[in-house]
Amino acid sequence: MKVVALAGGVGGAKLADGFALLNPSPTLTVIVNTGDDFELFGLQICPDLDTVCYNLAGLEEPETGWGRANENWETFHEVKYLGGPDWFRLGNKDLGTHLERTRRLKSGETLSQVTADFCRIWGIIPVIIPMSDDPIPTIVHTDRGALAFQDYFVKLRCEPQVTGFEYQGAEKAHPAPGIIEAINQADLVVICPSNPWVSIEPILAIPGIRRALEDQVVLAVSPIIGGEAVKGPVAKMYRELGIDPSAAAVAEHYRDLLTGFIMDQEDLDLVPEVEEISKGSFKVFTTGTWMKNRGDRVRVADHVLGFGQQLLEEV
Ligand code: FO1
Repeated sequence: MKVVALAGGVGGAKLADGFALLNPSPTLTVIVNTGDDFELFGLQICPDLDTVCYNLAGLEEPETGWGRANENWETFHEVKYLGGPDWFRLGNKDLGTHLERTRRLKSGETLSQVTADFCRIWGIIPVIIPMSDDPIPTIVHTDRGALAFQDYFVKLRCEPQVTGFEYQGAEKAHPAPGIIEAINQADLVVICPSNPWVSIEPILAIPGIRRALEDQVVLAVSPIIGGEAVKGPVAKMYRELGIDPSAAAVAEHYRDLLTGFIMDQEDLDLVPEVEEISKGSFKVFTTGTWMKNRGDRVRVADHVLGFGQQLLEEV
């Protein structure tokens, strides 16, 4: 089955890794959010892209899910000692990625070319594509003003109250090469359990991507279980935007795109509410969606593909 996964941070990376472990082949394409990319020390940092790549390469730090395992923090501590910025932790191995990526970008390669080459070197078989080679920084509008994404997320620990989001420059941006073709050729598109506002919406904001998805079988997996985020500020964001955070809110969010929606079995009582949102336009599935270890990733990926197969047999 040809699968396209849309992914953002750690939740998306885990499910994408589950698909890759289940069937390590180039029939899987992962389209990754780059709205949280930013520059630090003159280096181009692409946190979601690196999180997905490190997870699929088995190189990720297991505690946080982002950054590299067995890091050396000597450079970070030296920078801190010299009075430099220490709000964003960069380990030495991770720094190597940013140094070499920045060098190649400056020499004229595109982000998608550099990513493809890094993936080859890291032995990643599925195709990983950044959503665009154009910068589309996510701006978080808050009670403390408009904030660059990593300032909101890491520096201010998601404390400001969110009032809205902006995907700057999205309307003039282009999907990276291969994205529209991969979506058109896919049997199934999976929206991973990533933050809808800051991981998936930036991808959908790029002209052509949402339109291509409209013709496809699309399954989304809820990143909210029992009214709380598996990880990160998604529930807080919904609350601050005046929406009750739940799997039903996620289903409502993606309603127009969905052929199927997967939520955790813990949310079984929400099935009637989600079916009311669907009004027959998409099918609702429940299963265990927590991914605490690599075995969970494979199990959840297997269930998602099983539901996808059911949908494909019905359309
Ligand atoms: N998140 C943090 O909360 N603190 C950090 O210091 C931090 C460093 C970091 C370095 C490299 C990387 O790829 C990711 C990093 N993240 C850090 C995670 C990242 O900011 C967010 O998880 C994503 O941008 C949101 O998906």
